[in-house]
Amino acid sequence: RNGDGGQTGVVIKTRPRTRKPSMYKVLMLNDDYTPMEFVIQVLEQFFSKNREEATRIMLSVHTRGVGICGVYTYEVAETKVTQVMDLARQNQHPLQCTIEKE
Ligand code: TYC
Repeated sequence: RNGDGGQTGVVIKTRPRTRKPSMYKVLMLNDDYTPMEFVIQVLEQFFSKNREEATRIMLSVHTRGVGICGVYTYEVAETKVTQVMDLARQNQHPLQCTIEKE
């Protein structure tokens, strides 16, 4: 910022800009073993989807192989992936979840 303290005769006003954080997609991958009901519950529990939306996403992943659960800042996305993978492991399901930068 130049408040013209240096007597240049030129005053430039700049607005301090807060940078928008990079956003990250949490992706869910299809597999042949994880029960559909478990995937729906994961989408409801960790991604705040209602039953209808969770079912739509689950079926889309089932059909296309991959789908977006949500878009978050890095730390939040990472936490969601850890939560999903932990619950899947506890229940001995091979469900896979990953992060992709937008
Ligand atoms: N393909 C699984 C089944 O037929 C269901 C499933 C859907 C698994 C989505 C994983 O991310 C997934 N039981």
